[in-house]
Amino acid sequence: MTAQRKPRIALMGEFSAGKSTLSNLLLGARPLPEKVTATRLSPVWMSHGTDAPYRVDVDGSTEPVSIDQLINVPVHETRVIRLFLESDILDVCDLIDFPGISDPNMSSTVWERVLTEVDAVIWCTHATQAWRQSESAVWDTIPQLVRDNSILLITRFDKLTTENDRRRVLKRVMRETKGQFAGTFPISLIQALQAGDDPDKWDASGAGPFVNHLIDMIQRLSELAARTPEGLYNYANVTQLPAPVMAPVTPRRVMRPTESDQTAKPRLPANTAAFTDPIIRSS
Ligand SMILES: Nc1nc2c(ncn2[C@@H]2O[C@H](COP(=O)(O)OP(=O)(O)O)[C@@H](O)[C@H]2O)c(=O)[nH]1
Ligand SMILES: [Mg+2]
Repeated sequence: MTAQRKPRIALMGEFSAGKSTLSNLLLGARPLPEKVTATRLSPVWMSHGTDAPYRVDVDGSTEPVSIDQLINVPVHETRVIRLFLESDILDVCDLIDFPGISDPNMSSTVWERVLTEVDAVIWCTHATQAWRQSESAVWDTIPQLVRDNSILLITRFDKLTTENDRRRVLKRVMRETKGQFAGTFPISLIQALQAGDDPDKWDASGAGPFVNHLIDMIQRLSELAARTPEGLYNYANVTQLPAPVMAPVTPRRVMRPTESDQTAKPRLPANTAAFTDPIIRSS
């Protein structure tokens, strides 16, 4: 029988596209200081819990690390940094914050060796230079099963100042990535972070539809991830996966029965009412 595990969602994109900002938004917390996320880090794999952080060496050995000293972790000798947090979203999935894909100072092997372990990707593309050739080239290598469960976020949408620009960028990106993502959402991560309890600001940031889609995606991924200890990256399509052995375990604290039936949806959790309210009403 395969071990039960949570879906692993990678946050990918170019340097400065908003990956770490997105992880702060989803976690409802800022686990790493700005000076740490601004530097070039190995992939940071976040799971639920209270364990102390550690690094996994490329040879498989592990070593404790302190948050303040992550800057000094040797990037090329480190497979992954493991971080444990009690954020609600980590009840239902693991998040892996990847380094920028085309960083001239970092070999792509630094993140490629972790890529095989992922189930899905949230790809952040910078609105003012969205979906560059370098991004498209990496995405071309991603198996269809992962693509079918992945989201494209057009970040920094607030930087596009005219309605015409916004429409043009969205249209072009949608055309160039047709059939390659399960969903595409324009978003201002900064505005979403600043929305606080204000549902209008939350919706205006573009976060609403993205988060609703993400919840459905995590639900679907939980079922697929329960069928294999390996990342979905290792399978070309769903028919290659081992058959389901048992119903996937969804942690009880995120179960919420609906009125019409007894099925439950994961509730994407955050510290603001704006984050959860629209979701609760729609379920
Ligand atoms: N205006 C604006 N700034 C953003 C947005 N998303 C991220 N940023 C800023 O862009 C910078 C790089 O973001 P970061 O999350 O560190 O990018 P990463 O390299 O992909 O992890 C930070 O200063 C963020 O505050 C956005 O949607 N709008
Ligand atoms: Mg980052």
